[in-house]
Amino acid sequence: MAKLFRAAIMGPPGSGKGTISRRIAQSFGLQYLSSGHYLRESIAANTEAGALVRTYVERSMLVPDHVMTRLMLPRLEQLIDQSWLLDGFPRTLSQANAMNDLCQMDMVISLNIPFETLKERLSARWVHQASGRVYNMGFNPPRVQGKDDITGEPLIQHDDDKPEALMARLRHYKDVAKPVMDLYKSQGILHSFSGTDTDRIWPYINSLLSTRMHTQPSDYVQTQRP
Ligand code: G5P
Ligand code: MG
Repeated sequence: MAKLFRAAIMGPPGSGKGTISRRIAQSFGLQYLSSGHYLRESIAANTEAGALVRTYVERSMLVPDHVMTRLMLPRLEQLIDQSWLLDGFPRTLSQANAMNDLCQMDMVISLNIPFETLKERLSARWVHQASGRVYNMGFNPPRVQGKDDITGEPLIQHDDDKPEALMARLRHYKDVAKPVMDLYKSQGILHSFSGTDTDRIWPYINSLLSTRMHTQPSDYVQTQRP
């Protein structure tokens, strides 16, 4: 019987989760689910739930666990017969326990990036709000300054990338992530990668996933490219 492959990517704000996730999703045909993207989508929808989410995201605070699990778990339930990659969820021990009740993951990738590098990156980050496409004015600039490559629509900068918000996010991340990483370490599925450049880290992640997924390619269910 074909096997599913389920993974998550963890790391502080700006560590490259989104950038690496897109590469993984494209290279290995996994469904990609980003908690930050779904939260921003719910804010943009102007619903009551979106208004509540906004109050947390704008202050760079973690959205409460029950809101997050209600947002993410039904999406995972819909992908019951598919392979996927989660970006930004689970982020707390309570979220990780809720996930464990639903399904067991095969791999968790943790990105360990120096603080100075994170600060530099996030201050240069611009996004296309509707799609969540991320640009960096130094690393991967848009073809036309200030415009999304695909739609030509204007790019924006998140409020939570401003310096004061950023410091709080980084401090908080460490405290909250530690027990989650300990859990996945104890399950033997945590793989950590350290460095300052995504392009240098990527070959190691690529190689790990290739080994895992291509040893017996027909064993894994892959999804069409997003
Ligand atoms: P998000 O959207 O999950 P964060 O804060 O975890 O946001 P973020 O900011 O999206 O993480 P990232 O995805 O880790 O960062 O990194 P990225 O976007 O790929 O890269 C950052 C920048 O660096 C980009 O501009 C990229 O181009 C550039 N870059 C990448 N690699 C390199 C490199 O090698 N060199 C250079 N020079 N640049 C590079 O969550 C947002 C908010 O939602 C809530 C929280 O409030 C959170 O603050 N939230 C949750 N709350 C509770 N529980 C959850 N599970 C939640 N998930 C989200
Ligand atoms: Mg991201």
